This record gives sequence, structure tokens and C-alpha cells, in this order.
Amino acid sequence: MRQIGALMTADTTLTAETGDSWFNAVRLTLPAQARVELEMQWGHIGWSVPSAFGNATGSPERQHIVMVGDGSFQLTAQEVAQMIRYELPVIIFLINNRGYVIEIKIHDGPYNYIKNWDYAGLIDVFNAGEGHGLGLKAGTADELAEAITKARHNRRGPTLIECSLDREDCTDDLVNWGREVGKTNARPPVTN
Ligand SMILES: Cc1ncc(C[n+]2csc(CCOP(=O)(O)OP(=O)(O)O)c2C)c(N)n1
Ligand SMILES: [Mg+2]
Repeated sequence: MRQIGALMTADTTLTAETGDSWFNAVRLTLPAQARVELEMQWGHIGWSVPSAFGNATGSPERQHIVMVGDGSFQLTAQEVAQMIRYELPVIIFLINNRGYVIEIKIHDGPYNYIKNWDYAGLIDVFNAGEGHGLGLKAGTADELAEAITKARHNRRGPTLIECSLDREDCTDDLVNWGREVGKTNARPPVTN
């Protein structure tokens, strides 16, 4: 988050997906005029990538950044192909923590552990030999810094940086919020 925060300028728009990306994004200290798009009201997953695509089409003068979890990404992954088609230099931080971590913190169960994908590898599938999308992997802070430098130079298409995180490596805000939501959900139904 320190490295993503350092990318934020007056000309940056960050779109943060439902999941721990929410809690991380709201803790950023932002420069004036920087924009952050969150969709906390409905919280439907899969929103961030197509939303950033539309936003990048409408305001190409801004640098668009996305933070999206692995689970959310699987719903609308194909929209990255649109960014390739329209040569939009969106930087996508794909937070791969191997599952629906926000849901694990509310109510755990086997349905929270999804099939892993080669998210960075997907970009070449979408390029199909003729696009300028870039897929990179980062497992350490140094690898992330290197990937961000490459992303900033890739101006003719999106760059997806797959960031590998431990499942337990989430914000304390998520842990506390999840505990409270879990308690509320567990209330017995009111009977008359
Ligand atoms: C359309 C839709 N389906 C299911 C949900 C329930 N849901 C909320 S968050 C979430 C998982 C998000 O996982 P991920 O994107 O990997 O985020 P993280 O692991 O960072 O929490 C799910 C399934 C939802 N909000 N919207
Ligand atoms: Mg996840």
C-alpha cells in the first residue's frame, strides 16, 4: 500500500473493489484532487475492472489505477481485453490472497476458497499476439517496485500486476468489521 499510495497524484483515479481493497484504499493519505472510487453501497464484486474501463475511456487524461481481489476479478476478467482493445494504460493491482478473504472474516466455509488462476498469464491470452497488455507478478516489495516502473512505461495498454499475499495478511479494519458483521448475521430470526 505504501507503493500504491506513492503513485497517487492530483491526476490519479484509484478504483478499489469490494474486499480488503476497500479497507486499504480508505486508509490512504491522498493529495488534493486525487480521486478514489469505491462501491460500498451495493458491494457487488466484479464492478471495479469494467468501471475503471469506462472511467479511463471518459477521462483518458487521468492515470487510472485499480485494486481488485482475486475473487472479484474472476467475475469480469474479460473486461481487461477491452482495455487492450482501446489501448488504455490502466494499472491493475490484482491482490491474490487465494480466496474470498473478506468473506472468510465474516463467516468461514469451503466456498471461500476459489480456484487459483495464472492472473498475470491471462494478459497474453487477451493480447493474442497483437495487443499491448502486460502481465507481471510480484511476490516481494522489490519485485513490486520493478513491476510498477514497467507499468508506468507501458502507455499503449493495461498492466496487470499480480501481487501474492498470505491469506492472513489483511487489514485489522477488515478483521474487526468482519467480526461485527458476522455477529449481526448470526442473530436469530425475530418470531412473533
Ligand atoms: C455479485 C456478488 N457476489 C457475491 C458477493 C459476496 N462477496 C462479497 S466480497 C466477496 C469476495 C471478494 O474476494 P476478493 O475479491 O478476493 O477480495 P479479498 O480477498 O481481498 O477480500 C464475495 C464473494 C458480492 N458482494 N457480490
Ligand atoms: Mg481474495
